[in-house]
Amino acid sequence: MQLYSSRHVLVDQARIVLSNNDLGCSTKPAPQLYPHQWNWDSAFIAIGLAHVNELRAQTEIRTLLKAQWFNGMIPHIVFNPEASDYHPGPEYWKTAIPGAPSTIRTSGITQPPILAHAALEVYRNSDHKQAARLFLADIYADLLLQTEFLLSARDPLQQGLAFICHPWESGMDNATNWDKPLNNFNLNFQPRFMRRDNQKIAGSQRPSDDEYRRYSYLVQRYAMEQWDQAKIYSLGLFNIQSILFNVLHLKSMQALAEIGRIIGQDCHKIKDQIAATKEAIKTTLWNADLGRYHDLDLTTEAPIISENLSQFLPLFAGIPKQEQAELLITKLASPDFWPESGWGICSQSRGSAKFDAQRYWRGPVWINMNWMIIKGLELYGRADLARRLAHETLQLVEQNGFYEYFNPETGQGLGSDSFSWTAALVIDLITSGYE
Ligand code: 9WN
Repeated sequence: MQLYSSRHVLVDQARIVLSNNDLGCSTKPAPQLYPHQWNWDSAFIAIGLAHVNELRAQTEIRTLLKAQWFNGMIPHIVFNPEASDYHPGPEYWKTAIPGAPSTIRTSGITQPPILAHAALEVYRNSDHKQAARLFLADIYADLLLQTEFLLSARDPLQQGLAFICHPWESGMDNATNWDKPLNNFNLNFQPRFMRRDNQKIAGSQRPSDDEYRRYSYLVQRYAMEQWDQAKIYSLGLFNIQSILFNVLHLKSMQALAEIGRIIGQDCHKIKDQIAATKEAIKTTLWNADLGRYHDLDLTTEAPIISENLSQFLPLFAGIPKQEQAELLITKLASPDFWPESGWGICSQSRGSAKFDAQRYWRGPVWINMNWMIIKGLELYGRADLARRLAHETLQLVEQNGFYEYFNPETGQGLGSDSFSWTAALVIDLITSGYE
């Protein structure tokens, strides 16, 4: 990589973060807090690695795919056998069952499906297109199988939308969106759980004990069903059609169609599905009176109207019409979501009573969210705002470090330092020409 940007020091620092977190064939999200491989983290990491070591970026994706379940599900965690200091670990998940990979231990749920998009980005940024095409050809069937899993097991009513069954599948674990659905089911037993996260990070920056109790209950309850997808659905405990998850599902299907074209596969079926999912997001997850997107609780059929930033993410997959996009962008650019302090987008509106500047997905700025919004703004012709947000994102990291998330008012780094996707996406922004 030839880089003449004035930000080359930041790129060098980001490369060090990634190399310190390198486990060989995968990258841990953070040195102590997250010692295993995580699904959507690895996708973002591969996008950054593609600029510095494209073969290593491919390996990151291949390693994750090796942990794919027979039904197509790509697990949210692939456990590192050398690490034990994370709860819940492999024993808790009880995933040593038929249908799960036999030699690799994983969790029993998935995460936002951005992997096919990451694979396409790795190809697009490759200097060795022929080898990169072979990489795409090698992983195409696995990516397709993952999509088919989301289109069948996770869309039992064939509505064009995939549901998630656990807040951890949303990637935004304790977002205010899940407050109601997470309290809509009774605990038939008290799950045992232990907080290792709070031993490493201040409790005020992490989910509450009550949330952990419910996260743990769902894991134990689903494990009792041996992770049978139809049973998980029919339990109806936490079946949510999340905006973010479906936006990334669509984005990955769009990428898959493009990958199919590059490697010469017939993609007409996936193209039909792209149209169906796009339409479903535009109708089922859109409230015309409020002029906004929302999640939907599949069990109660109730829309979930939360002032969380996921309502803007349809921009990333080019879903809204231009006039709807203008509405979203006006709200996004208001100080409630984009404070004048200049550190990017809050995960929860500052105007909402639930805003908490320090607590995880309930207010802080996240670099992957800024990054997706930057890409969305580019798509809708708002290069001015994309440039401003990218600049603020790079300033934030340069001045405060490669943290997991940041206080939107002060810029203070929160959660873990040396966070891999922060580093990877900083590399991607800078090599894309942002300053
Ligand atoms: C549970 C690894 C992951 C991210 C998630 C983030 C956090 C885990 C945790 O860390 O979740 O999956 O232990 O809190 O919420 O988005 O993938 O970085």
